Amino acid sequence: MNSPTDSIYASPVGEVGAFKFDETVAGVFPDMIQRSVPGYSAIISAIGLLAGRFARDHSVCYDLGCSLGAATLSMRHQIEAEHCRIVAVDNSEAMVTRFQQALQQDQAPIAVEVRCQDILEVNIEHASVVVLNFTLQFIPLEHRLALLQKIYRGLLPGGILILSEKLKFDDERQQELQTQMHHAFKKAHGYSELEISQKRSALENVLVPETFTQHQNRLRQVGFSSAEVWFQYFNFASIIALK
Ligand code: GEK
Repeated sequence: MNSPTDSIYASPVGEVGAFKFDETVAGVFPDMIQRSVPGYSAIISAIGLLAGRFARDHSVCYDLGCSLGAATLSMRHQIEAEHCRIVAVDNSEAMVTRFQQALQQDQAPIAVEVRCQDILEVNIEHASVVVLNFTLQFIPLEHRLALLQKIYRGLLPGGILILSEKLKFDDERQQELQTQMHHAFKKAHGYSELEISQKRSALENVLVPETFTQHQNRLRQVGFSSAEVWFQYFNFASIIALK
């Protein structure tokens, strides 16, 4: 995707406000996420492959917190199941509007419904695949359990949840190292120290990471029979949870 360069935090911002998924962010999002999330492209293509394997006939695949729909499009081009459709949800109007426009240029037989809605209010029914690709981390901690319970209940037996998250670590040295390596990744992709530190302030209390153990325990608590990391690049990981 050819996307304008993210320079949102390139100049000093007097007081850095809380990060929002507004029009400015939506306009540079593909560039921002590529240069900020190690392994993002690999995860997007694997989501397509996993959907190809897990999508069932007459079922629904959900992309929760879809942004510009990268995971949806990846799934759309791999699913071969009959009468399977994708429901993509995001509560940022700017993201949803841009995704709907992009979708008009994309041809594939799988129907896609894009909704501007809070994922906490979406009904999950008859799901064979649910994707939370770097979305749960933005949901207030107190709502995470109920959201995962709802997803588990809405999944068909044998269904899959793909949960990608920024992780934190209990061990202090590990936390420090992984954070520094993430910043090194961003620097290597052209972000300045100022951009990295201002973005970090903007995400404080907005993106709240948990440890892998916290995720795994919660996934087991809601009923998933197993939850394992299938991909990790520094403090960014993707988990497969199986019903
Ligand atoms: C991708 N999955 O490219 N309801 C709906 N959407 C929400 C909510 C909510 N309560 N909270 C946050 N969002 C995408 C990338 S980005 C990750 C996901 C990132 C949305 C928010 O508007 C944003 O579009 C998305 O979750 C998170 O595969 O920017 O690090």
